Amino acid sequence: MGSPQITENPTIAVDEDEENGISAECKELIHGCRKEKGWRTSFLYEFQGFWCQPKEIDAILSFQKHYLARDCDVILATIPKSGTTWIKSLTFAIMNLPFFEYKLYANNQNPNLSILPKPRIFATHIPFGSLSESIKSSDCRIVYVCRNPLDTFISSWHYINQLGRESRPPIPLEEAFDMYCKGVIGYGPFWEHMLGYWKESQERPSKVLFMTYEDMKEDAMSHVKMLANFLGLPFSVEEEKQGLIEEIVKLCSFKKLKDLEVNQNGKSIKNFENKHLFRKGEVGDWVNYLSPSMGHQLSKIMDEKLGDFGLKFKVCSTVP
Ligand code: PAP
Repeated sequence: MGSPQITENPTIAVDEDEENGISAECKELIHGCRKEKGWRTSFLYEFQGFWCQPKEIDAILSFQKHYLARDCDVILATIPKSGTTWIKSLTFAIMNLPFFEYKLYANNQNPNLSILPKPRIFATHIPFGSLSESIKSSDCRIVYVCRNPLDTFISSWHYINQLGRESRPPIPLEEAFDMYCKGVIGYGPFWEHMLGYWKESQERPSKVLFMTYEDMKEDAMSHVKMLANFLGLPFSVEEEKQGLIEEIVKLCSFKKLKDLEVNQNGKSIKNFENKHLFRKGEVGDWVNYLSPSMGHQLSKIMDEKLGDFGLKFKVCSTVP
């Protein structure tokens, strides 16, 4: 059905005046919230236990009030810079990629494409605890992707600095790192975000599929297969034989997506260029930026916060 494109990115809502245009309800609410200096915006507010910008809080309030999940919905959840773009493309490809010649028009069929079934796909960075109740109580499925915090931090730091490079000085690495370690990052603390979905995936594996960026990098094919099974759209033996899984992996590869015109020159929303979503796409790039002691510090936090729950990451490309 065509190449996956980036259509929107909720991470970035670039605004000069952060409170401009938000609802009275949200304004009142944030004035009662704890706040910290933000990475990109003046402040992040602690809302329902996670750090967030006013515009995002306003949107989440509205989402919590109005969104009604359908059983066939699929929610793709991530904390920013953990593989959102990748999982969006893969899921889109699995759910929307019937081949004209092998499927739709095979055997002389003439399908009415306007009535294609609607498993709706949505993406979000909202922590599990703040998803709307209907998501939790319906049979809709959630795919959660997370990435080792060391690389996620470096990816976020580069991204934030790229984004604001014309309007403000870069945020020093050390300053951003301290904030990240304290949990102060959009939708953070990262450990709460991960654990919310991790625990749910352990309790309800048919509801939440939990995958890591590193595992996907290591073996994308088996993860695409796993994803398709989870979505209730398993590949047939013929499709596997025809190499469909490999095709999807290639179609959504870092290089392929990066080279798309829309991702080289396109913008999703105001001031936001898609090209910044494709930097290196590697595991272990953090070693090129963090000192050994910073690496230890963050690894210790990961151990302390996540270790007891059995959540561990590959943090280096050379570690098997
Ligand atoms: P978002 O949450 O703001 O949408 P997200 O897509 O999660 O961002 O993160 C971008 C990271 O994913 C980038 O990592 P890097 O800074 O370490 O390079 C980007 O390169 C990586 N990425 C994007 N697309 C792919 C892909 N198809 N395969 C692997 N990594 C990818």
